[in-house]
Amino acid sequence: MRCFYDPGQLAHAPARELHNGAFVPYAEKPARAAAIAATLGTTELPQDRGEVPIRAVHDAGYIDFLKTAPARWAEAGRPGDVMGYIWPTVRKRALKLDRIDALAGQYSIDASTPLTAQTWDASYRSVQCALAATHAVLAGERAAFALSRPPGHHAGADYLGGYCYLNHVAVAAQAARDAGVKRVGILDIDYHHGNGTQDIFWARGDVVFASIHADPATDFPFYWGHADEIGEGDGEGATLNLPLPRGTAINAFRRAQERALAAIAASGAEFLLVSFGADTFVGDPISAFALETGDYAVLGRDIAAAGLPTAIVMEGGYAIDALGANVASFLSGF
Ligand code: SP5
Ligand code: ZN
Repeated sequence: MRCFYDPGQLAHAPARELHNGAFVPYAEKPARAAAIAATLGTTELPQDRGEVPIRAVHDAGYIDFLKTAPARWAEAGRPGDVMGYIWPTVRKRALKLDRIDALAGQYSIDASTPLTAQTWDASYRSVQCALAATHAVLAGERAAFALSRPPGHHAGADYLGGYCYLNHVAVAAQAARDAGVKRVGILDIDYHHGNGTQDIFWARGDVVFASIHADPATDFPFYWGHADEIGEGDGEGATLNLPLPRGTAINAFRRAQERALAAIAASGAEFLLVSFGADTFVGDPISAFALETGDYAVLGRDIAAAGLPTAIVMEGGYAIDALGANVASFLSGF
């Protein structure tokens, strides 16, 4: 399988995140990508398709914020990475504020996703990997893999969060639409709900989103991913959420994935994007499902059996010692 990876992504390396009231080492480490790349062996650099496909999904003001906020933060004399600390929870009106502190809150959903001077570049390269995998499949590959890092599925059109800044799978889905695919299915099997992807396609029927994840009653991102969220307007019925309890192992996960794949097939999707997280692994340090390394091959096989051209985009997975093996197992299913 063709695998796309850009080592430039490694430069994004926030030191700490706010967790349970203390600053702790950042879980989304560059070593994650290095471990996956080492296991894959041969990877290709993606072609540079520029910012146009990113701007087809993300808000112009938000993109400007990602590029400029780290320098503005440093100019303001702040010692650490950009992190919001006040949020416009009461959205009474769209204020055009320019203070960097206000923008940091406006363009984020959490305080555990630091924005550094290297973040835009690493995220841009991650998007290019997702686009390269998508275009490889559109050109006839059965499946392709994007080693994108940082991850992407928590990022919305105009917000960062959950270690994510640009939504790679959403940019890829839009690119597939723009290349003529009539309906795109997105299967999200990261441990966490893909709130950003859901938000971006919430009111659209041309991109169908199905997600299996830890119940947001107990797990991040809490405010999205509940079973009664099904989309709105043209998108009503094009969002499927299958929350599962902590402790879920392969059998229940596999049944949920069959439901998600059946919904995507029933929608008439012609192209499949997979947001793949390996944080469903039993040994993941921040998650609580119980999948084993060999289980990922089963999931990969089941997805391949659905028969759709498939581009796989990397999301979470924080058990670095097992991460390469878990990704390789998943891809072996294809
Ligand atoms: C893409 C993805 O998997 N994002 C997950 C974001 C979860 N963030 C909130 C969980 C906080 C856990 N922090 C533990 C840090 C240990 N060093
Ligand atoms: Zn995750």
